Amino acid sequence: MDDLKARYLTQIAEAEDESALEAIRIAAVGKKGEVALRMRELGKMTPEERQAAGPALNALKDEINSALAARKAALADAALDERLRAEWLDVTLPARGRRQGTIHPISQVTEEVTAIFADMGFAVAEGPQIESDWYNFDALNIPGHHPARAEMDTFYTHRAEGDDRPPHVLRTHTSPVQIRAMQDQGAPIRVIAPGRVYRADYDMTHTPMFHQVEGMAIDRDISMANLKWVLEEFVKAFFEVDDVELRFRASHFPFTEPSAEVDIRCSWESGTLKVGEGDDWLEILGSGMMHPKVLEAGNIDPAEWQGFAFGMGIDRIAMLKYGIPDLRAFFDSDLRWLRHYGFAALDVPTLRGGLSR
Ligand code: 2U9
Repeated sequence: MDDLKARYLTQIAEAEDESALEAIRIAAVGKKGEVALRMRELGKMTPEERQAAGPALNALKDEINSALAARKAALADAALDERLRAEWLDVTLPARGRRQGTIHPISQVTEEVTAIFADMGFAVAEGPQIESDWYNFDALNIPGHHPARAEMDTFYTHRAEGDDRPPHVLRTHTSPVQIRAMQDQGAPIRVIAPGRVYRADYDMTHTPMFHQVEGMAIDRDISMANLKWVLEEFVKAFFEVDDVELRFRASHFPFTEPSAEVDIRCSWESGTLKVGEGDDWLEILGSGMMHPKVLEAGNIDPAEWQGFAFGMGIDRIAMLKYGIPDLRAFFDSDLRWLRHYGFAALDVPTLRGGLSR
């Protein structure tokens, strides 16, 4: 019996997993196991022998059972320890890696422009990027035969076979947004319309999608003088300088009359733009008084109301302000470029807190 005990206790101590333990249990203390076999032999013994062997077998059975339970618990503990070791993780690590995304310069500049004009009472208007040709052209005093339609390098959509209505276009400027704003809100009104525009043009200085911001202010007595002041305030705030000088050059746009292109005084010292000083002039936007036909297209009576409008390229003013040399890099999604020219995600531009710091 001592032999039996030593053999099973050794096997139990050496068992590597639960199934090995179960095999030992069946062989030792199972219904047909070795201990049960010996129990059956008790009947053949003399009463004296039985009195000694019976309790000894029961004690052996108990001892094997508790050794099995102890080994099972030890194996479970070891398995848990192993899992805790393998699945360890440092819950104090920050949720994001050190590399954070950045705000694209075009988003940044759009926010800056919006903050500046918001301060002067302009709301932001938005509209569809796929437009009817009426909103994109006719409403802006660009009729079907007008050369400006051809010059715009417009992207056209396709109509179904047999549908003779004019096709929709990808908007070539954000002006249709302002037509819609006039129709929706009436006069007086002050809005800017920043957003994507599309022209089939691709070279060093043109991409088929770019960004514009246009603005307009309509009231009973709005004049070019108001336009000049608003643009001066804008340029000072945007380039973060105390003084600027603007030059208005007579120009022509179908949607404004009179029209002017606006230059700012600047210098280019060793390739760096300085606004407000120097002997150079930099063209930054187009503007004018809104054409009476355009006011009419927006259901505003030109006999009662007048307004100014202006437009500029966001990509272009972003390049100028932040010294970005290549327009096409804006749309390359190059991570190194984005890290270099991008802005911190939580530095929201405000006039009070600083536009770009
Ligand atoms: C309405 C009426 C008039 C917006 C204007 C310009 C002059 C202009 C260009 C600047 C550079 C486009 O991005 S660019 O190529 N824009 O010169 N834009 S006046 O006039 C409007 C707009 C909407 C209802």
